[in-house]
Amino acid sequence: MRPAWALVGSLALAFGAAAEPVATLHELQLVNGVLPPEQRLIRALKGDAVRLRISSNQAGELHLHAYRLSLALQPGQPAELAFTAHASGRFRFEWHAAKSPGAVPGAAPPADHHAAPLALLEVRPR
Ligand SMILES: [Cu+2]
Repeated sequence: MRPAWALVGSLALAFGAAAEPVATLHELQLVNGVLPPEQRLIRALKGDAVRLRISSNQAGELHLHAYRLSLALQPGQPAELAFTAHASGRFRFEWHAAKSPGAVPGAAPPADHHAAPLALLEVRPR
């Protein structure tokens, strides 16, 4: 069955009695590796098709390690990450800014996996 698209934006989604998986689209605008507070929680029900349309003013990679997903971003080139919310729980999105041009080759990557998450994906059981 083809899911109905629901444009979520920054608004809370009224799942109500959502028996069938839905497809949601979230617009995320990264500025210097940070999302506006209203874009930091992405909610879904298990089985939903989640699509993120992301822009960033910095080059880097967005990671959702729990789902083994990553997305490379370049300034001025929005990109999309689409996946099925197959696992329930709360999962961290992380941002890894690209190395600066003056970075020393072979230097250890910044230890930012323990920094505050960029955003959270919250997947609840249906
Ligand atoms: Cu990561």
